Amino acid sequence: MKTILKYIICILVILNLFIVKGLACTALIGYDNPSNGFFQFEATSSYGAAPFTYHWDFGDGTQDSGVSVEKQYESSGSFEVFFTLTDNDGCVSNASFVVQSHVTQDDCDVLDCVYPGDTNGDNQANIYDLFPISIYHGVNGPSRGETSMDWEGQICENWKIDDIYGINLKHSDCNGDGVIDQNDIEAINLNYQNDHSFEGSYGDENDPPLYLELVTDSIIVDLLNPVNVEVSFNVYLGNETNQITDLYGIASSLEFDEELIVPGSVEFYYEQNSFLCNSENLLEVKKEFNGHYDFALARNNGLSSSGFGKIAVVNFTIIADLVVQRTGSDTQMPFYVNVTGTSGIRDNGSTISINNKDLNFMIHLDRTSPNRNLIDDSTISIAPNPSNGMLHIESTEHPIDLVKIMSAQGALIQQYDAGRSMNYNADLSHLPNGVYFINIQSDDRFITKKIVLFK
Ligand SMILES: [Ca+2]
Ligand SMILES: [Ca+2]
Repeated sequence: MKTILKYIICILVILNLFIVKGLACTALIGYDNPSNGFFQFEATSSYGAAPFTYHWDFGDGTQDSGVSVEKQYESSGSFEVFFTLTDNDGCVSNASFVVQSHVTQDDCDVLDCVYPGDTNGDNQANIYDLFPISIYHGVNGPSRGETSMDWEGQICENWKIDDIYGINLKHSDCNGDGVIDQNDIEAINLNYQNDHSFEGSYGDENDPPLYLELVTDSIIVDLLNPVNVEVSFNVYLGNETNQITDLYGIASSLEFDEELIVPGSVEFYYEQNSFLCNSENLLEVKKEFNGHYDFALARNNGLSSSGFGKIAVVNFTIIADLVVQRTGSDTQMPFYVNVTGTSGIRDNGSTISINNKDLNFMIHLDRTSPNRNLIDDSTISIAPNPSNGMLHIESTEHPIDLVKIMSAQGALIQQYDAGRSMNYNADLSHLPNGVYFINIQSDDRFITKKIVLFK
């Protein structure tokens, strides 16, 4: 008899099964460990007076209840699991057993790991990741414990809810504190990536438009004194005949001619009286990135809004010298701001088609001043670029009169008299690292080039 009992216990241990026995109530419990760190615990049968309650303490500070529960441990180690069965007559029985959890980074190949900032599970953190944060704003779930916002796979217990696309809401808790709110937006900004290969919900002429209108009257560059030009345009969504119904959030990307605008000069201001919402209820992501200005605006109170009108004003600065160089002998030059990747959402996360409309305008060159000619690019060398502080300028055709160093915003920082030399060394080692423009003048000729200082 003793031999048979030992044999049964041996079989139970091999199968990870345990008998839990109180005075009048008994349960057979077991667990399975299909992947590292992940366990399924189950009470396979119970004896006593139904209904039963089942309580599990996983030994890492977390608990759950139910006849069958899942647990994802966040670290490796031994954990003592406490199980309690209570029947309808108040009979209580307990059992404890130790499980071994093995968690490695490789587990993210098989587990649904959180990458902070990627709330919609497409492996990039960008404007569209604001939407789940706005829709599920205020929802709670298990926290990740000790965590970071670094772009690395982080193991987290599943939350009880998925979004309408089947992505678990734990991905929207970017900072891992157990609540989805505006503090999770920081991870999107920290880990921002956008390949701008937009797909999907492009609208057509029948859909409400997203369009841009210039605020600046006319854009004129003076050929003799090419000063950088500030341009403003308004961003509109919908119009009187084609309004937007049930809008909860909008994301879009404005594509500029990257060479022609001052880096970092794009400014985007939300229109506080916009039909979308007042600014207290607004969540925003804004990023100048690879020649694009990406923005997402969304509400945070679960209610959509309908209407049309101005939603933002955008300012940016055009580099006048480069316009002059690129235009050659023409009197005007076209400039484009392309609207791409626009996506509108309703409060349930479904999409609204929007018709992208680009902005085209002309930059006019004022040639009423005496003409100035460009120095042929092939006759000037500026090296090294990037520079660690010393720049060697060499001209093969025209003697150099003047060397001007300008900030990325076009402000004059320093001016050197080169004494009509064919070679000149400019020392920029006292300036901070960054992008600068160098303007070289010879008689009535000039050339402007972008340089990078990196010490
Ligand atoms: Ca994403
Ligand atoms: Ca959070």
